Amino acid sequence: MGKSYDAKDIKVLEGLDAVRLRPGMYIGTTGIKGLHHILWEIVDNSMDEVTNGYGDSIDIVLYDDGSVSVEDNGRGIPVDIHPQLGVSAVEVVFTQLHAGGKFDNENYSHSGGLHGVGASVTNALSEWLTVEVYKNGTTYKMEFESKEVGGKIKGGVPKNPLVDTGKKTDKHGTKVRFKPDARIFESVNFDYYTIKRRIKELAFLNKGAKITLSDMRGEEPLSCKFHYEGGLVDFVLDLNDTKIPCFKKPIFITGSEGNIDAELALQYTDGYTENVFSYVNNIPTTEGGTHETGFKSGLTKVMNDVARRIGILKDKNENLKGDDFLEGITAVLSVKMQNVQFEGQTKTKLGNPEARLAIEHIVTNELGKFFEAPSSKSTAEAILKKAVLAAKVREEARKAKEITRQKNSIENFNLVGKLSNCTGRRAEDNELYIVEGDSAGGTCKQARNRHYQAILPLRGKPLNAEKKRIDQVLENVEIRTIISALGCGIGDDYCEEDLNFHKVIILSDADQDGGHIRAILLTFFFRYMKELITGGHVFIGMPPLYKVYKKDIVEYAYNDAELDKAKEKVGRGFDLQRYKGLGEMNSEQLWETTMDPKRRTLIQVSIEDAAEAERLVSVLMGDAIEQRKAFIIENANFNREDNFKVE
Ligand code: TTJ
Repeated sequence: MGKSYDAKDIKVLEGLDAVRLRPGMYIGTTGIKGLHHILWEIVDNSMDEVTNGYGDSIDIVLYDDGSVSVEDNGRGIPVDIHPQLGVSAVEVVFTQLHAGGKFDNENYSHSGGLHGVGASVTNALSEWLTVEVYKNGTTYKMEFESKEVGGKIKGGVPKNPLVDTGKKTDKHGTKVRFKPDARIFESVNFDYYTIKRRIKELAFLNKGAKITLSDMRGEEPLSCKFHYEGGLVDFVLDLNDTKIPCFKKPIFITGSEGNIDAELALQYTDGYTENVFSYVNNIPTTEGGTHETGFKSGLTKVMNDVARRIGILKDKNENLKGDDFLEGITAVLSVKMQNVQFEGQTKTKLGNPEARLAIEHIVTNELGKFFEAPSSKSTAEAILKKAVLAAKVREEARKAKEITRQKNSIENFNLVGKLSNCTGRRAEDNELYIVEGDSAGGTCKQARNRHYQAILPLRGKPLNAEKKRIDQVLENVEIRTIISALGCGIGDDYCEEDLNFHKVIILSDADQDGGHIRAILLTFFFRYMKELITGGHVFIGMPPLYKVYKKDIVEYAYNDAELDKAKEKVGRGFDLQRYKGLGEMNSEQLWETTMDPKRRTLIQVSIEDAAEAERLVSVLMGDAIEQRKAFIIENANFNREDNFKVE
């Protein structure tokens, strides 16, 4: 079989060459994210089979040799010969770009391997891949490998055609095992917790699916299993785990319009933040999009109708606004549709215009039906009570904001009394250092170049913006001072032209408290001044962790790796000082290490980091405050070298 087999596959393998040549085009990056992407390509295929009602379990195993396997108990990839291509369907799936696992489109109405590039991409980027199909009482097998051909490495080359091994089995399903190619990926180390988080999410999104993960790599094997019969309802209950709900059972609706299917679960809590999480074909749409818009307008419409019917709104009253129904909401919207178009800064926003009306109609009809039932009356009342209150607060907040704005122009000096402003008037050149603590603030003031560097010391901890209503956030003096100093307004009022400082530098200690203050400030900017982050104006300042010195030779180190280098440079007999806080440096040292643009290190905060951190924190980790704190500190760890973005 060998030779002739290879020959007729040349054309097909050219497709896979393209994948190896430019992996980024197919999987985004060859970093840790890309590594997991090629696993999700495989898992998606199994998930498709399960969602279509064939099989109910997916098992993922991580092995010592760096490989991973995915097994489902579906029908198994077809083993017969593809009429046009003359090879088995299994082979087509793993060697043709975009073939995915989709053969009969009737069964796969939401085709397009949810992440979209197909299993052949995984094959192309693997050192080896084997597939076993269990059906007809027997085990079929096919193997692929990467190998050198004419001085070039080819990926996904079949070692043989699909064969019936003769190994009898009652099982039915598909098992794929592959080893990511270390010549392609920067890291080939799968992360147990990343996979665990994602399969938990997949189990919520696909009710009934039983998904397991076993990690056989360490001394102690790790494993977990997820299975939710309640699907999105269980998801919402999990999200609200640490919160107080306004009614006991989350509302669940489902419906279809044309080729678009939707499921929605929602519940309100006594909190004030909006927690709407949406998905398209199991992919999180963090930036929202047309489906979310449709959901929100449907919700607003239905709730206003109900309010009039039960007399909470009278003829003379105005309708409640969309935002009034979002305070304290926890909702998960899952949409399945074809030809998905993603847009937005992080390509996580659904752009398909047809999804807006379809989802609006589904929500209007199904949620409308839900509230027609007499048993839903108390739920309706609970939601409407909250919305009416939200409308009142909205009105008051508008006034408060108005007042803050007027105050700002008149009493600007009063409110920003703590600000040591710079003398220069060119905002593009100016820098605002937000410094933890009065004493460090004092040192910064002495250290700075007063022409373009302004210092704002924070006395207490600023308020955690995420937990509070906007009017409460605006009452916090530390936050108000920051808003006034920046001058650019917040929320819808944000105006880049009014921004007084084009660099906003957060300077806090390298300890837990410092990490927390930094996280709170970032959350505030993320929620209320997103454009400040997207505009590239927010930075983390990096004070050194160590000083290595001998007489007048001084070296500073910003991490442990640098410490070793510094010790070498200074040589034998050095003294070592570890800085616990900014306060331990004098002004000269602070200038040299942290504030002098020629010598300092700044890390620019990106919206992707902020968005991903926010999603992980709020979606996947619940709302427990201690957990949140620890998580933010770990994951927004700007001390790690791989996060470095030097100015
Ligand atoms: C397609 O329609 C006919 C019956 O089989 C359907 C199918 O392809 N099912 C299927 C594919 N189940 N599982 C897969 C699959 C599993 C893994 C782990 C990897 C891949 C690429 C596909």
